[in-house]
Amino acid sequence: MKGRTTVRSPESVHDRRRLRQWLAGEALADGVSRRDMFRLLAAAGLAGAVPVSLGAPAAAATGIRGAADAPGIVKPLPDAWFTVRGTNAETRFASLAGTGYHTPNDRFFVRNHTATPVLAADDWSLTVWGDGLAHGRPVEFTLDDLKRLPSVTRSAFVECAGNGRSLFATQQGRSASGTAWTLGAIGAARWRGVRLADVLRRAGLGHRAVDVMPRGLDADYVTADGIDLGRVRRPLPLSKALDDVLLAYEMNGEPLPHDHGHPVRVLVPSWIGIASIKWVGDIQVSARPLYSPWNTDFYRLFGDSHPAEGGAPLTRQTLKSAWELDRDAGLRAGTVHHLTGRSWSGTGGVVRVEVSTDGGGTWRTAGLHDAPRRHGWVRWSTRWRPPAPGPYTLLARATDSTGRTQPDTTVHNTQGYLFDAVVRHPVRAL
Ligand SMILES: Nc1nc2c(c(=O)[nH]1)N[C@H]1C(S)=C(S)[C@@H](COP(=O)(O)O)O[C@H]1N2
Ligand SMILES: [Mo]
Repeated sequence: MKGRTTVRSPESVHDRRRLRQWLAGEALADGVSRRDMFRLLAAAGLAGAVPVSLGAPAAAATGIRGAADAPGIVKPLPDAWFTVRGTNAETRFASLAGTGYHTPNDRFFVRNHTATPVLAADDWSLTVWGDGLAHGRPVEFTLDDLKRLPSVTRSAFVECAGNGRSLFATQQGRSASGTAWTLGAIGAARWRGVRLADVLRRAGLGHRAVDVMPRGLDADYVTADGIDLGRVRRPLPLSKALDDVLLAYEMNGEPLPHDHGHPVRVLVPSWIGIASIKWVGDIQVSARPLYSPWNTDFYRLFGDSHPAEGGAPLTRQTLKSAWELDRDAGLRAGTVHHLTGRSWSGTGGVVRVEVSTDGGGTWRTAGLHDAPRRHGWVRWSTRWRPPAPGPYTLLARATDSTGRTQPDTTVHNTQGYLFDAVVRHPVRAL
């Protein structure tokens, strides 16, 4: 650790409580390797106290991952709209120009740990279970049950925590593990569904509940090393689950598409994409703190500028901007171009965007086409006449309602999360 103090966010306080309870044998860590739990405990100065029998068994190795390059995505992925990256599809920002505020479903990025399961809404049900329910019995909800509850419509982006990851390598000379996204692992949609809070209360939420863990119906996730981590799942603190989380069954006025979680997904506004579990099949409501690999091994900041055990589990997304242009796009010299882009933040609406067309030498403000909105982005534009043929670097720099502005560099983390630095976008004037 290099002189960096850990900010005690509510989630980090909650996480310390989880650790103490795990030590007392009161927390569940199914599918989390013993090594990971010891790492967390060692960091808290508690490892010596752990009885050997308490460590979760190492996850079983169940063979090597299959054809990793089969996308497993149902919708068409035309080159004009997507770049396929392993099991995932990144939206090309250039294809968002003129599409309006919300990302059309057919252009929305897809992040799949394995493959899209094609589920029938009629056969689907959600099981809410666990010792955090007052009566302790599992409760089932069909889609019709959910649709009978009051519906809520919310506009929000879903963005992968690793969006922009490749820029750690291309712009800062230090690579990070994981999908090499540029900036297109984000989309904004109008989600309609029911409040998770309403469903939890109907299920008989008890006073002792502390963590809620939705789990997907897609296949077990097997790492490149052949470790089966089980189904995709990540605990949410109860306070967040009761706040603004939806169980969404519609996306931009249509039934949720298969690739985005049909028939029902969790939607956690402004939080890292992994919180928004797709194809949710069950939700564990626990009186004991919960761990999964997605809040121990993944989605914390690791690396030489971060605590050895990783930072607190990541929650909100950061601040970013993107031009609606391909990298190395060709623009005619001597003509005025109307250039567009989008900026967004997980901590508040974007209130200002500055742009530079000369590599950061001079800056001017872009015109904003949307009011600042929490959980959303703003569209912006600027005019530019490339004076002469040659290479140019475009930059866009956003400031959000908390007063935070995109920095010039992002502190590195080994898994490449939360890249927020101003991106240098190369274009050519022809
Ligand atoms: N069940 C399940 N939920 C999941 C995932 C997954 O692989 N399986 N991927 C998560 C990640 S990492 C992200 S970024 C978002 C992506 O949502 P999208 O594919 O609808 O864009 O879904 C999240 N929910
Ligand atoms: Mo993600």
